[in-house]
Amino acid sequence: MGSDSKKVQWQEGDLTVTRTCAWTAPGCHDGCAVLYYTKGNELVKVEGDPESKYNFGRLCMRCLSMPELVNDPKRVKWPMKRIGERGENKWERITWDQAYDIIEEKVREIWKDYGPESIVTAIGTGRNTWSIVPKLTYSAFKSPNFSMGFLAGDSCYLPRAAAMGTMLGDFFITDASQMDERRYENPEWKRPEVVVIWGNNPIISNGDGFLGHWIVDMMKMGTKLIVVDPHLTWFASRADYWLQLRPGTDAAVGLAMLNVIIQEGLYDKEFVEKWIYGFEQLAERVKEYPLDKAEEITWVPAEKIAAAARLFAKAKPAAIQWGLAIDTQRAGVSVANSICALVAITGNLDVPGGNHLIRSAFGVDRLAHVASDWGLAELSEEMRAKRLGVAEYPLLKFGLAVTSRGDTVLEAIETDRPYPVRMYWMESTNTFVNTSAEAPRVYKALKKVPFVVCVDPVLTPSAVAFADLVLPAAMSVERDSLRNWWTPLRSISKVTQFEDCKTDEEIVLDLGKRLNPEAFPWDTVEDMIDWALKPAGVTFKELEEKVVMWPKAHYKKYESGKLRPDGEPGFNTDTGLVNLYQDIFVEWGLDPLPYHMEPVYSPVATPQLMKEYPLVLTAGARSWEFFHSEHRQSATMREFHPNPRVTMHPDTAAKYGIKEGDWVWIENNLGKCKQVAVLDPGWDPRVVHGEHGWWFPEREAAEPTLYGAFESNINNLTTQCTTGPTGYGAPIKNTICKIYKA
Ligand SMILES: Nc1nc2c(c(=O)[nH]1)N[C@H]1C(S)=C(S)[C@@H](COP(=O)(O)OP(=O)(O)OC[C@H]3O[C@@H](n4cnc5c(=O)[nH]c(N)nc54)[C@H](O)[C@@H]3O)O[C@H]1N2
Ligand SMILES: Nc1nc2c(c(=O)[nH]1)N[C@H]1C(S)=C(S)[C@@H](COP(=O)(O)OP(=O)(O)OC[C@H]3O[C@@H](n4cnc5c(=O)[nH]c(N)nc54)[C@H](O)[C@@H]3O)O[C@H]1N2
Ligand code: SF4
Ligand SMILES: [Mo]
Repeated sequence: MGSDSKKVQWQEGDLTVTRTCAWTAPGCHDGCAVLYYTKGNELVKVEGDPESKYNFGRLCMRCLSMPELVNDPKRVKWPMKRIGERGENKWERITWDQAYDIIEEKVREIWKDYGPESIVTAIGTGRNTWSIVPKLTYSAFKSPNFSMGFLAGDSCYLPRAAAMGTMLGDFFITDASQMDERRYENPEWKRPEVVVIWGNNPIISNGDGFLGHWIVDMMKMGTKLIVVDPHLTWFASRADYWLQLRPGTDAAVGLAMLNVIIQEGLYDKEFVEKWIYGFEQLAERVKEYPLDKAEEITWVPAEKIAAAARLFAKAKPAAIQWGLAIDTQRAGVSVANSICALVAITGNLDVPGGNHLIRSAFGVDRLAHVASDWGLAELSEEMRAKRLGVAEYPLLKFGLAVTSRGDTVLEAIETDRPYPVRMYWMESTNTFVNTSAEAPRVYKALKKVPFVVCVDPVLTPSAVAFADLVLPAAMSVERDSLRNWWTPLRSISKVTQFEDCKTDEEIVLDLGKRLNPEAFPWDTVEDMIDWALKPAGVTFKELEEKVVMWPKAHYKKYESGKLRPDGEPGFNTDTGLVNLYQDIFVEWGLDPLPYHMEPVYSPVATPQLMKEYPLVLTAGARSWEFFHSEHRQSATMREFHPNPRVTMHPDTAAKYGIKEGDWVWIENNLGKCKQVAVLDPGWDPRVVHGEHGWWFPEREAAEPTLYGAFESNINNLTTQCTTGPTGYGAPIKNTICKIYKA
């Protein structure tokens, strides 16, 4: 292996080895410690850093096969200007200065004729664009409209973030001792006796800064599992209790578990007494969810819900590791509220081995992840109030990560109300192919926007369909930056350069200096990184030498006054307590307590439609090979996973005359798409699963083919603008369909 923990770079034969951290592109929610092997300007191989206390040398197939994507000759190599009609795929190479001139002219024109709010920016998930593009939006474009694309109901982490924001005042994360360099040897840490994995498959997805293999580590030490998932996942197959629920009924499971725990007195009375606001009201509410009713709603046997609730409540400590399926429901915020309540009343908040209240290591949250407010303070109150969605949905102001509401942006484009959208900036999102629901609707809308820019390493179907300008984004190995989605603080070191590509960091600085130089006082990207690192007391060069900096773990911060700006004990909420009952929701006309809400289309909500579309459809569970719509151009990944897969119980397949490997139409009242059948007894026979993010880079780029982006697109069947009352959470994993052989 030849690694040496004292060195950050060394030579092995004709290969240079660099120790650093991987992070986007290709995308991932994590940033594992890697060794990059380069030969001159070429990335040859990637290995996990065996010295790392983060991933302990392990890597997924996506990092291992990174050279294939990085060295792909089909990448966007230089700025390109559209010369044909939109969708014709005809481009002219231009220089960066020419591209910036065009952008600057358009922005100044829009400022003058329409106002900055007519510029909307869009990103996708978990990349460092989450920090950079807000700065571009607020400081350079002077617009309040930074969005997570058209992601329906902003249904990725934002419902959970909003729930944590008003209930807890902070984010929580399962404590696998990732806050301490000694990791499992930290004497203060305790191994959770039980981890509940809820709507999450962390061994594949490693979502939200949590590496799934940490759970595997803890299982090896004896941790038991409860899994809440409609599918028999790898974790579910190893769980003490697997609650196989009907998709979109998580709140009913959570409320029934709370009911058992409260009725049987299994909660932490001292914690409830001291730190909780609204326990009595919640206790009243959960009485509306007795076990038999919960079974009827969720399809999970009553005795299983009760047994799981007891195991969880009696385990000390226990943690809940949650995921995307919490958010992808109309009542996403309510589901998150009930899960936060479960963690809080069992005394598992911020205790070792429980759900840790976490902030960015050393307070570094610029150029890192999650904080989406870089530059926001520069906008006037009046301009901020123009953020699309905030007027109707005040919870959007309170989330710990705030964006313009994707559904409201869509409606603004369609109707020109409350004002027209004149420019759309996509930097790390493949809009209608993957990010948004109701793909045909989003496609039609975006065609209407007069000026569209796409910043991406890849010429995506979205770039071909809409872009007037395409800017070539550098990938992870070509970037100098930092990584801090939660901890530890890591450096990202550039080891190669691909053609004329620039990093997202370079692009924001270049454009910022042109459009609003006072807000971009840095001469170079390195100056900007040094500024971002100030709270940690290191420069970029110093961090690169260390590679990683670990903070120290602090538990029960609500006792020591570490959570509130006034330094008083308590939580960073209006009451200083954990709000199980939310006064502010009453003010906003929302239900202050959690509740179950049926999906828009379901056996209960639309029984008449079930005659035609008799199956429940969930979609988009992550696969090993792909990060959303990425990696489809990789021969390795396509060898493992050549086509989109619709997965179903063998009895379901038999009922509809489908055999393993058949191409199958999945269809409902909104649309249809085609995927290949895979039979899997780990699904309920009433439920099928379709994959998201599919396009075919090997096919014709120009319209109407558009790389086949509509053919297998599961988001032909899902809906925009059907969120619940908070504005957050949309039914992108719980609708209905029929299936038949294609
Ligand atoms: N390899 C890979 N990793 C990724 C991504 C990727 O595309 N590829 N995407 C990243 C992103 S943006 C995110 S948000 C995370 C998401 O990662 P996860 O949170 O793990 O989300 P999913 O894999 O979509 O779904 C998790 C589980 O939810 C189950 N599920 C489906 N419907 C329901 C339901 O209604 N209720 C419950 N309780 N469970 C349900 C599915 O069967 C699945 O096992 O992954 C991140 N990591
Ligand atoms: N039905 C269904 N639909 C879903 C989901 C689901 O579970 N089911 N999941 C939803 C969720 S949770 C999310 S978060 C969205 C995710 O959606 P997105 O995050 O928007 O993912 P992609 O659509 O793949 O677009 C990402 C694009 O960014 C480019 N890229 C990658 N890294 C970088 C970078 O560092 N810089 C730049 N400039 N570009 C980069 C990639 O090449 C790719 O073209 O999808 C959503 N769509
Ligand atoms: S979780 Fe997997 S893909 Fe993501 S950085 Fe780590 S090894 Fe790479
Ligand atoms: Mo996501």
